[in-house]
Amino acid sequence: MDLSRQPDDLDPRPVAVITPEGLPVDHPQFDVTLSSEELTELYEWMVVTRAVDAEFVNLQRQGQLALYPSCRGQEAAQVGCAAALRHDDWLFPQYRELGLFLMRGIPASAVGAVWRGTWHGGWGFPEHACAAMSIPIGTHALHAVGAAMAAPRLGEDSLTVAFIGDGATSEGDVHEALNFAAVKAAPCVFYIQNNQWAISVPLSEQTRAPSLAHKAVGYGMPGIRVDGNDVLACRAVTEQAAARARSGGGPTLIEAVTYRLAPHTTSDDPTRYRTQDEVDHWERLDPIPRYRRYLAHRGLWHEEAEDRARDRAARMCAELREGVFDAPDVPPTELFAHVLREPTKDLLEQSGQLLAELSRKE
Ligand SMILES: Cc1ncc(C[n+]2csc(CCOP(=O)(O)OP(=O)(O)O)c2C)c(N)n1
Ligand SMILES: [Mg+2]
Repeated sequence: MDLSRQPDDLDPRPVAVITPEGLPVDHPQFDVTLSSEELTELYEWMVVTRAVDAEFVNLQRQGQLALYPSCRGQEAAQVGCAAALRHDDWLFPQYRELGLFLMRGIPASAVGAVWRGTWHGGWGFPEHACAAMSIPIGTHALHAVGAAMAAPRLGEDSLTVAFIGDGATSEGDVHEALNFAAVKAAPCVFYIQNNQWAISVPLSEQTRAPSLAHKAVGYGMPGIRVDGNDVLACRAVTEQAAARARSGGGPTLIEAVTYRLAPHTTSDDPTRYRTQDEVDHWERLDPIPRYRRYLAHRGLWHEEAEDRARDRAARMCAELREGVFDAPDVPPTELFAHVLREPTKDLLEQSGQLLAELSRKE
């Protein structure tokens, strides 16, 4: 056996059906035939996501939100994935998935409640088959697998999707989730948004695997790389993985190769760890102009689509601002109220300490 050989039984080339210039490419395995309405709808959601994302950043800069992690650059990865799912397929997000939240019908203000610190898990997520955002990296991948295993027992044919970052793939929880899902053939799709960075840690410091998708080989599940800036490819790959999960075929690991164009969060200064050349390179691969060029090439891009998207975004931004400005001030001790059904002695003590501290400040 030659131990110097790298595992190579997985095609490392990301699936793409649109060139960076916006021209269509045929792919033997993925059919991207959609109606013109479906095609423009994807574009509109990307434009909406970018505009609402920018409003989140503005509100944070105005001091209305404590923090915000922008998804700028990752719109195709998110919109393409969401478009391939059913509304009862449960999403288990990390925290950067604004495009998915909006497409699911979760109000922007409900997302804002998390980043303002008004309400820990946001409002209305479970009603839209979406778990609360997970700030602890990777823990939710296990929840996604557990929920996926529950679906067949409940007689449901829904699946779950665990959204994980490139950095999250280094977490023990994600390893356990992948292994368990494969062993139990759980109807779960692992959707890695490889945006090249985990705060200031580049992908090259995250793994020595030929790609993140290659990790699937070790778990015994299919792994596939997709161009995460190609909305149609992301949609097509997710659709196949979802069909596989729904028909009892088990989990799939998808690596959507994309880029975080913005800082990690509003608290981050990326100029300290990455070059402008790198950002410029990815700006040229921006998924939105790329898809606009594709639609234009097919004679499907019209100013009305842009206007419709901007109107929808403006309404969502207004709803976000109102929700954030009108957010109730939550009593600080509520922090302890939902930890456990019956509070422990420690929790009561800590709550008392906080109250005493607050009354000293008054
Ligand atoms: C268990 C845990 N460890 C560390 C952190 C600190 N942390 C917050 S975000 C982050 C990077 C995550 O990177 P990635 O999974 O690539 O997601 P991205 O932010 O790029 O979308 C880290 C290490 C955390 N939140 N939870
Ligand atoms: Mg990352």
